Amino acid sequence: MSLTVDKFIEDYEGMFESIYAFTYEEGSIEQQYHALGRLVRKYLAKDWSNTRSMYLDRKAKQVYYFSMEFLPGTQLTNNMYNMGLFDTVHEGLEKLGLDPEKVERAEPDPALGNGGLGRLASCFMDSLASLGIPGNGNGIRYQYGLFEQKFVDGYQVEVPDNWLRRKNVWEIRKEQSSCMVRFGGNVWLEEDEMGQMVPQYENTLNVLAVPYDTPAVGYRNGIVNNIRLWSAEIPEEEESNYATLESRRDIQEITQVLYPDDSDYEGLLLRLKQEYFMVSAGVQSIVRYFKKLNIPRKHMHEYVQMHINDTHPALVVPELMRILLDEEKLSWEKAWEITKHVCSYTNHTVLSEALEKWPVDMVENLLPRIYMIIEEINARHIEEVKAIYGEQKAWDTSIIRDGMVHMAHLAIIGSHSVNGVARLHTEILKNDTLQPFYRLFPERFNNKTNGVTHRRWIHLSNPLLSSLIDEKIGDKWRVSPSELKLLKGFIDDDATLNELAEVKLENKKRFADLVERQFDLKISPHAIFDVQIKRLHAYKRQHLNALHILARYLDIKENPEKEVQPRVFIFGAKAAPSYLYAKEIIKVINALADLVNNDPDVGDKLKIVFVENYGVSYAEKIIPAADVSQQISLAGKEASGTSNMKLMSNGALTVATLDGANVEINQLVGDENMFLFGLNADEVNELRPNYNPHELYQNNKLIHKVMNSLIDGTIPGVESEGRAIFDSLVHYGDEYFVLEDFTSYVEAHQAVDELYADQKAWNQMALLNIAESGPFSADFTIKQYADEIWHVPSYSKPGEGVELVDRESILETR
Ligand code: 26Q
Repeated sequence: MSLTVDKFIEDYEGMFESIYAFTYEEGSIEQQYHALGRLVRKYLAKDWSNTRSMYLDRKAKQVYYFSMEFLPGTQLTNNMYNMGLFDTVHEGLEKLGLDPEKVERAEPDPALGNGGLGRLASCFMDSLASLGIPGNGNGIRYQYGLFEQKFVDGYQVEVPDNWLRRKNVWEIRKEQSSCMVRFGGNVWLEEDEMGQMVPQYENTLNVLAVPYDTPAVGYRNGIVNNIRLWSAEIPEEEESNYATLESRRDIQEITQVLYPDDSDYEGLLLRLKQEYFMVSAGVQSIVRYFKKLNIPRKHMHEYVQMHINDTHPALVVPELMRILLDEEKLSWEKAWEITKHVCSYTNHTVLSEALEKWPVDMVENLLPRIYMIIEEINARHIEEVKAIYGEQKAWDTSIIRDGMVHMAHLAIIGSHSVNGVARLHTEILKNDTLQPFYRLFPERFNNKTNGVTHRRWIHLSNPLLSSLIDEKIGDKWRVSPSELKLLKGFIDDDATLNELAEVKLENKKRFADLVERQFDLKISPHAIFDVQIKRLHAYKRQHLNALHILARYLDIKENPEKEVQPRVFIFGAKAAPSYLYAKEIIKVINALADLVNNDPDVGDKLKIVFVENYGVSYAEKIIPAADVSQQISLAGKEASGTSNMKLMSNGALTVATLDGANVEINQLVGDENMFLFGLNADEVNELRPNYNPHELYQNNKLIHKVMNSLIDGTIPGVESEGRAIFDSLVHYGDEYFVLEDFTSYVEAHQAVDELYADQKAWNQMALLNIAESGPFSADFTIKQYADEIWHVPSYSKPGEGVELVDRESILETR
């Protein structure tokens, strides 16, 4: 949109006064932010409404991305930038005497997700809009996001995240589009006058689902898509039934809080309520929209796609069946054909034991009609499979088994597409985790390697780097990320390499300032900044990282004269509140940080920063400052990873196992441009039966020394936590092969130090990594989902928005 600075100033002053009835100079920073957000939302409203009408007029096929999590990060800057208003607004604010960055920083960062899966959903929302694809988010408006993490004496303590305390400027409450969601009660089928079986309900708990819509602004193409988050409320007409506080709480708690990804998660009834609530409201509102198009229902799949982001929304399958059968009066066969064509499913986990399942009686009591439908889906599936493949295959793929409802089985049987999120992950799904299904439905399985939006993760978070890239190759990479490849033309250009190094140094200085302000710790920007940012999980092996740091510390103490390449280890990680082992690792790292950071013998040689309350906003500051990216999960365990992609595209060099998307990074940059270590997935499987970590502890001097220092008081205050880690590795089998991979991990880090001594070689490698990161743009990923799974076209005007060449063709050029 076109906007002059003067017009903006006038609009801003007007907006501020209309909200607060005093002038902006008197306002708090939060109020100044709020008024700006409201104004930007006003500017985008026309495009939002036009996009909606355009899709409706053209009866555009719509994709609905069902996800229990979205992690959008702050939206003001992103929206201004995608609309092309960024420079004008910044100039205007400065003229008004306001600091644009300070105003932008006042925006709360909604933590409506746990980690990778939620952030991926948000990157996808950006790419859908930027590609002009009619894509809608469908999720939950949690009143409290993921807990806020505090460290108290090095221990993680969880504090509720009341992110809605201040009003959310981006959302619009759409009461007129509310739906009713039914839980519990008794259900039976009665024959109607047409001879059809119609369900009768009694004593159900009715919950009103109220949608809040948030815009997803496309990059310079006038497209604004919709993200719909549902909130649970007491239906007005039933107010009188909810006289007691307790009964009111039962309803309100449905959308109160996001579940942390708990490792020892016991099927909690409330989580199942959340899943069905979001699914039912979403599917109802989609069917309502579809009916406006006046298209015969048998063509529904040509106009509607529902995507199931992990199994959490797998109830989409029986819920759509319920509506088609009970409300639209379709036959089972017709409803089933439509459902299978409409639904598609992405798996995000490797571990079969982590696949979601629910006790039968829980599903039956909470969702009686849905359970009947699941039973029928299962019975028909079993019958078909048994007839062709026999008893065993039917058992292996049964939805209901051992008293549990298996959500992945439901999602696969009810979908036309099942995808993994990186090549290796998809292979593991086909050959191992979901193998019986692959044998049954090979045509359904496909890979869609994850991606990240380079507009947020390079342009917005790293403006210095993006200016440098613009200067070298022009600015087309924002709409055509494969252009980043042109940077390879500068690989021998000393001036460019030095400029790249200056950009990195400046970003490191900015992050170092932040660390000093927030955590009262001085770090040298000339040290290597070595980063591991991700949820805390044993398989991700933050403890491997810690053991290597401990080895360095011991070495510095034993050899005070030795020259050491200074290094700052940066962690960001939350542990699920009930995941004791993960919390023990946090405590040990914090205690080690205390020890190392305060030891005068160490000085700048070694520092540890554990960023408290890591989230999207911290990531935006850490990633541009990173020299080293740690992607060190045990091979075969990480489905994809996405911080690996963000860090690579910001010029960090990767220390990695061949796991998840690291394999594809490796294919792009080659062994010589990253630091690989450890066993690969096949080797892990081979060694597993004979693995003996105790022997490694006995026979390897360094391992022995490092492990002992966990339990001999070297690190003060971790008697029990140090012992817990020690025992799990030395005595209890070291499930994630930490000791096995330790030696080659240490060697990889030695290679990092050696390379850093050769600044030119380092900068060349960093530049090459940026240049090869184009294929990890979520634009490519979404283009593949759109072409190969959803079969939806783009509605951008020619020449506007994102233009893409084929992803596979870039991947093949190496
Ligand atoms: C399940 C039941 C009850 C409560 C919570 C959950 C739950 C919540 C979140 C289970 C799993 C998650 C999140 C999983 C996740 O983030 N997986 C990551 O997805 C990324 C995007 O595909 C991948 O890059 C990562 O490899 C994968 O770990």
